Amino acid sequence: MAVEIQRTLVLIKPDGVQRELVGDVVTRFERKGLKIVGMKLSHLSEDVLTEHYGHHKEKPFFPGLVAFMRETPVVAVVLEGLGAVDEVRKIVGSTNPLNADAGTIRADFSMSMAGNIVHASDTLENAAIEIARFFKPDEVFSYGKLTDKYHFGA
Ligand code: 3AN
Repeated sequence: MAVEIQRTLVLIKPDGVQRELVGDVVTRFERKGLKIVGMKLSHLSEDVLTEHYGHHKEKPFFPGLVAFMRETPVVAVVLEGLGAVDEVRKIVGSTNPLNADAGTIRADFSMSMAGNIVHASDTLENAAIEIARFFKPDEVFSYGKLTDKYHFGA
């Protein structure tokens, strides 16, 4: 089946913001050829985080996760490109930075499970839900780039 153009959500978490890694993280996605179609700072509410991390609600680390995510604003980014959901997850690496493949964001910038720099949507269905959770429709843009025609990276 042909790979389709998709949109996915990334959050650069408070550890990424505190450690001044926003530029490094965004650069990795841009270099790949993904298009930024939405981007903003956002201080997340407990309600939004409880919804976002609902699958971890019963876990012992949940209160700490919510508190951590509220330490500073996060940078929310919507990325668009061919197979964007899986491509972004590959660039991000697995949840535990100690298991993540070298060259991924989590492997290269972190040794901490709680402070693993970024969140990225795991499925196309969740990407749509998460983009709608963090962005109003008029905060996500459609615009043309030369890369749309040839799909080259940097
Ligand atoms: P991913 O972010 O790779 O999709 P999830 O959804 O399982 O992984 O986990 C969401 C977030 O919860 C992780 N990014 C991490 O910050 C935190 N988390 C997951 N498991 C643990 C854990 N055992 N201890 C502390 N924090 C955790």
